[in-house]
Amino acid sequence: MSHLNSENQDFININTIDDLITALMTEECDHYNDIIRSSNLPVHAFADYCSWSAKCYTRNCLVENEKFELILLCWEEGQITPIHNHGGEECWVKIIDGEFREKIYTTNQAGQLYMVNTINSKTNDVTYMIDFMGYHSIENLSAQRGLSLHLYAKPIRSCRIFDENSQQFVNKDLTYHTVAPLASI
Ligand code: CSS
Ligand code: FE2
Repeated sequence: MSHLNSENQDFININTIDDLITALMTEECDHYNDIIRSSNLPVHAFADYCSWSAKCYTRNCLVENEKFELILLCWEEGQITPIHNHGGEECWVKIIDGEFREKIYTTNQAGQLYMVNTINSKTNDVTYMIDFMGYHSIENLSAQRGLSLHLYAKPIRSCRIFDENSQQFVNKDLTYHTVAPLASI
């Protein structure tokens, strides 16, 4: 089955995680932006994949293959990422539940980090990042738990994160808190 609507090139009828995975596996990555934006995924569809930690937001792998990685991030109130890049890969963040704030940073010629943009997003919004746009951090703004779905193409094994203590970027290997059965697809 093709998800492509020939009239407007929108992807239609992506209403389940399975539909989304099928579209991502079937289509070329230049369609990923349309696919993730036009998918409509209810929060309850993710219930089986959530895990929570008071220490840090959790990274829960739904699928990982050589083309892409689909991860559910589960956020307690106020949790925030370090400022980071994306290891040379493309990054889409779709909010599944809640309200988040993205801060985008770049470095000046002296190598100093400064903030260039702030974007607030809510359920169903999608944001995009890639290394030439700079670095970002994402924070759960809502006074409750939040969920976000992250599509990386290709998968990100490691990235650079800004270490607030040393005021320098350091390498960080990325790991999962949980791996779903879907990950073996
Ligand atoms: N890159 C972060 C989330 S913000 S896109 C991560 O995958 O942990
Ligand atoms: Fe990120």
